[in-house]
Amino acid sequence: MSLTLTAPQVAQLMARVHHAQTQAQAMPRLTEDFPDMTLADGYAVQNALRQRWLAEGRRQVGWKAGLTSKAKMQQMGVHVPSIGFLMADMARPENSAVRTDDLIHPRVECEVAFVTRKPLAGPAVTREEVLDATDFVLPAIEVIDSRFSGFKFDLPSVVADNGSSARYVAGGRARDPQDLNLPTLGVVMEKNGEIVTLGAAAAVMGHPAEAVALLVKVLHEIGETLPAGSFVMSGGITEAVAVKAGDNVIARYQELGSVSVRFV
Ligand code: OOG
Ligand code: MG
Repeated sequence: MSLTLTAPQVAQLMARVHHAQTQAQAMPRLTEDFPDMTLADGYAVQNALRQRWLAEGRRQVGWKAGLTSKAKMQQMGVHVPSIGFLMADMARPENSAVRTDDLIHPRVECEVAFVTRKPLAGPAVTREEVLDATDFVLPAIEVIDSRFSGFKFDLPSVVADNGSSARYVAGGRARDPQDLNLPTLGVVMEKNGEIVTLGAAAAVMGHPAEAVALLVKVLHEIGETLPAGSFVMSGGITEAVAVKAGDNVIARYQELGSVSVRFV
């Protein structure tokens, strides 16, 4: 797939996404102005945003896969998995209070996160290679915040918006994935004491390590690799749940403990 945007157009859309993210201001889908935008264009905008954050002194800790489960694909109406980057300052401590006044319409989702101890690269990394390169897995709640108004989505726009990445909270118990049967791992999400969604990690491409393999393939396509020591989120197991100030969320995972966060 090729680029349709010129370099100045990529810079213009990057500035639009940067503004929406830093000012918590919703924007129309980028494809409304650029209907021919491709997936490659979306990644060009995402990369320009990443370079800008890095130049501003922010530190990247890893990457995330998104739209890797049927629940997420159906919720978003986007049926192709994608990736985004994760910065250190997007992390929030477990059990902490996450502000909502700097977010547009936050939603939470349960994910399995991987921390790697070997580099991964290339177009054909396997699930086994991912597991071999993994130091440990741990449970995470991702707080996504699509910056598009009216809950309208398309793949190039979502990719340009860095997969709606906003905050993430990791916690629970770190485990060697070789000691677990990841696909059968169950997770329950409670909001304000009531179960709002539940699922099993197999919902993520049959096995969350497959999502990491896919992420490495996409990285290869955009000219990147996954360094050792990366923090990687493998994608929402269930659909995302809207949250607002006052909400308490806890995700309970079999074998991995729980992660909680509250919103203020
Ligand atoms: C896109 C982000 C997808 C996931 O885990 O599937 C994602 C969105 O839902 O706004 O992070
Ligand atoms: Mg996610």
